[in-house]
Amino acid sequence: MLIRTDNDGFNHPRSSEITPQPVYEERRRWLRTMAAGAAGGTLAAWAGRDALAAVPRPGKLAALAGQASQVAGANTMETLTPYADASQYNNYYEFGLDKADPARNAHTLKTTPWSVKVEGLVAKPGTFSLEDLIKLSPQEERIYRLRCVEGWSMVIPWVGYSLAQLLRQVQPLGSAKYVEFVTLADPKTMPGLRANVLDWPYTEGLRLDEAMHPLTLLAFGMYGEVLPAQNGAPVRLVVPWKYGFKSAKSIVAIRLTDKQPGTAWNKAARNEYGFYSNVNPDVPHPRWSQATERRIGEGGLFTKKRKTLMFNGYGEQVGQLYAGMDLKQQF
Ligand SMILES: Nc1nc2c(c(=O)[nH]1)N[C@H]1C(S)=C(S)[C@@H](COP(=O)(O)O)O[C@H]1N2
Ligand SMILES: [Mo]
Repeated sequence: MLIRTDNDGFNHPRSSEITPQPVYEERRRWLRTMAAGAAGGTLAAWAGRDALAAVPRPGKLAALAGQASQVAGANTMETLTPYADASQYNNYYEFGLDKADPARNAHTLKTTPWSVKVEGLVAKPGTFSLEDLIKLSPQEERIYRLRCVEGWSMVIPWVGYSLAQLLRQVQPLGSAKYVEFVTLADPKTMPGLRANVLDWPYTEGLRLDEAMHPLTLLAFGMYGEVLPAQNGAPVRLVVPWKYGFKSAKSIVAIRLTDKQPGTAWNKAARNEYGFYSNVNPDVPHPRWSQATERRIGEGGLFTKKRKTLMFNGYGEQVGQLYAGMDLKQQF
């Protein structure tokens, strides 16, 4: 394992680049006024994001980095999203609904001790401590696009290894067809649980072949450091060809099943969020188009949107998983 310094080639913000409080307070007010008038709610939240630019980074203490991944498709050459955006513009409803809430509130998340139960239709079920999980396979760095169903995207260098490594270890039975991911639901540390927006705990699911695909990442870090709480510490999933909500944060259990598991967003709105939720510009969300996206950190509010790519650009690697399926029906 390699310890990274600040001169690691990534665009980390240095303390000298962090805007002093009064200046960004002023800019924030201005941007909010602008956005509210010109563009509306979601953009207002995005414009206000740099108000949190001084949030400390947890990773300085425990660097976590890996070799660049050899997995096909695992390293997009696109410009990385600045760390300040990736760590302060988040969806993590257990810590609030606003994009700025997780960075503000997730410091209460207690990540030690942490273990992940792997159970269900496997020959060798077990409980893995975080330390054992991290040791299970060499860490790789993978630069993935993450595309949220809300219409924004980021490019983040994640650190972890293919979930398949863990699944092989527990030996799925022939009857296993799906994998369910259960995340932490702790009312003492997660203020968002008081709101009944989702059926807690937040759960997600993949078909077994999707879960075994080498691009499906079990992530422990980002930008060469441990995951900040708001990004799903200490261990999360990253499934780059699916909408962001499939990438469950702060996982406590992984269950292999023979039936398609329920998922948090599918339970909340069945006709809006399907089980598959593959990024697909041709299948609109019932309330908005999914054909374009705004790359967070790229330009300002009026920067042209990008065209969203089928399977978020990972079609060459994952398209075969869906051969013969009607992706408009099974969205
Ligand atoms: N437990 C949990 N996991 C979650 C969410 C959540 O609210 N709770 N939000 C999802 C959504 S909608 C997105 S877009 C991604 C965001 O990940 P990021 O904050 O690291 O960008 O996390 C996903 N994982
Ligand atoms: Mo999302």
